[in-house]
Amino acid sequence: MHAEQGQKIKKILVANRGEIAVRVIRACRDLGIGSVAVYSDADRAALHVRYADEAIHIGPPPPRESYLLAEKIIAAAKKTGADAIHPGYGFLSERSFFAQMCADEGIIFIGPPPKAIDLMGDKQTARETVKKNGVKVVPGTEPGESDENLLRIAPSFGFPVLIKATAGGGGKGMRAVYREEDLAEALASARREAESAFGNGDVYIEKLLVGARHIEFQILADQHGNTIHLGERECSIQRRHQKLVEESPSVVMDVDLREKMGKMAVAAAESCGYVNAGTIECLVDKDLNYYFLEMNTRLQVEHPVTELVTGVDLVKEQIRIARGRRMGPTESFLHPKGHAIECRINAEDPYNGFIPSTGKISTLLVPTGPGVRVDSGVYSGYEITPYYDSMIAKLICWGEDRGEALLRMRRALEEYTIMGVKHNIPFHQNLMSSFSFMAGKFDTKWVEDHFSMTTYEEDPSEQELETAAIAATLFAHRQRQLASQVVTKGERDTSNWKWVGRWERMHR
Ligand code: MV4
Repeated sequence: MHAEQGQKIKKILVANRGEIAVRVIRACRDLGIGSVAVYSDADRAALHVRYADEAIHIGPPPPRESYLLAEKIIAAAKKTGADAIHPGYGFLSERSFFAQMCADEGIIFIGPPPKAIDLMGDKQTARETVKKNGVKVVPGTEPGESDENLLRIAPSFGFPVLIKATAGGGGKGMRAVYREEDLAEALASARREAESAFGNGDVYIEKLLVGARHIEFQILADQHGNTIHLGERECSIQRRHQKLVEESPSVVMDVDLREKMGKMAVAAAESCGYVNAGTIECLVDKDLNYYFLEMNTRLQVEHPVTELVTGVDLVKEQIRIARGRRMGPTESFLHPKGHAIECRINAEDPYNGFIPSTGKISTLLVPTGPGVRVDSGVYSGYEITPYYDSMIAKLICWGEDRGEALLRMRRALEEYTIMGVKHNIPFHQNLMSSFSFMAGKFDTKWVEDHFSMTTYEEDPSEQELETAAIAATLFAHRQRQLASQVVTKGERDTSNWKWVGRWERMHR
C-alpha cells in the first residue's frame, strides 16, 4: 500500500457524550465509517447512543466511574473492533496518558501526539516552547523561579499582574493582584489552590492585560508537515470562564492582523510538533497588540463557527489526518465567506445566577431555515440529569455579514422553544439586542461587569431604540469592513446608506 493512502479506519469509538458525540458520529456516517458510542447509566436514552451503530455501557453516571475510565473505554474499542477513538472535548481529550494508551494498544487516537499534549498542557512549558519559535507571549516570569524571585520580578511588569497555575487553564488557580503589598499573600494562596486542585503548586506571574479580547485561531496540521490556520474566533463573551457566544470573524480583525496572527498561530503549533486540530488562544489588547496565551490540544466546542465561514468539515479533516492522509484544505485555497455567530444553549436559569436546571424536556421546537445550524444532544422527552455539563445544544447562524448573522440569530432564538427545564435563551435574546454587542464593543470582562438581564432596554421609546440600533449596527458594519475577509482591499461596497436601507426595510 502506498504511504499516501494511510491506515484504514473502518470503525470509530466516540469517547464522549452529548452534542459533540453526536457531531462526531455524524462525520462517521458522512464518511461511511462505523461508529461506537459509550454510555453511562444516566445516558441509556441519550441521542449519541441512538445515532451510533453500536453502543457499549461503561458504568455509573459519575464521569470518574464512566467517561473518564480509560481502561474501560479501550476495552470497549477492542471488544467492538474499533480501529480509532475520537475523544471529543473535555473528559479524556487532553490526557496524554490516554493518547499513549491508544497508541500502545494499536488504536488510532484522533488527536495530537502525547508529546504535544504534554508540552502545551503545562502552561509554563508551553510559553517556553512557543517562544523558541519566535512567538510573542505576555510579559511574565521564567519557569522555576523561587517565591523570593517572583516577588522581586513581578512588580517590574507594572501592576496589575496575574498569578497563574502552571497546571491550570480555563481560569483555575488564577489571582489578579493590583498592589505590591498584596503580592506575597496572593502568591501563597494561589500555590495552595493550585496544589489542591492539580496536585501541582507551580505558579508564574504575568502582566495582567486589562480590557483585552480573547481571540483564538483554529489550526490543522497533518502528518506530512503541513500546518495551516483557518482564521480566528472571537470568544470574549464569557462568564466565569464559560464561553457563551463565539463569532468569526472578530470585529477587530483586518486582513493584515489576521495574516500576522495566523503566522504566529502556525509557528506556535509547529513549535510542539502539533498534528491534528488545535486552537491557539490569544489576548488582543485595545491597541491590537497580540500575545499567545495557551494552546488547546483538542477539537473545541465552538468549532462550527469556523466550519460555517470556511466550509471545512473539521471532524472529517481530523479523521483524515489521523489515518495519515494529507489534509484537504490549503491556506491559499481557503476563502472564508460571511460571518458566523454561535450561542451556547445551556440548561441554566439566567434569572437566578445561571444555576443548572434539570428535568424532562416536555416540548422542543428547534429553529431551522436559511443560515441556521443546531448541534444538539437532546430531544423532546429527554431527561436532563445533574451529572454532566449544562450545555445541551449550540445554535450557530451564518450570514453574508455580521448584521445578517445577528438578525438570523434573533429569528432563530425566537423560534427556539424548550419547555420543562430552565434555559439561557432569554439571556442570548437580551445579549443579541444589546447595543454593545451589536456594535462589537466588548472585552472578556464585559458580560460579568456591565451586562445585566434586567437593565437593558428598560423603556426607551421604540423610535429611540430603533435609532440606537441603527447607529450601533452602522458602527458594527464599519468594523466589519475593517474585518473584510476579501484579500483585495477596496473592492467591497463601502456605502453605509445601503446598510441603513437594508436595516430599515427589515424593521418596517
Ligand atoms: C490573562 C488575562 C489577562 N492578562 N492573562 C483566562 C483563562 C486562561 N485561558 C487565561 N485567562 C486570562 N489570562 C493575562 N496576562 C485574562 C484572562 C481571562 C480570560 C481569557 C480568555 C477568556 C476569558 C477570560 C476571562 C477572564 C480572564
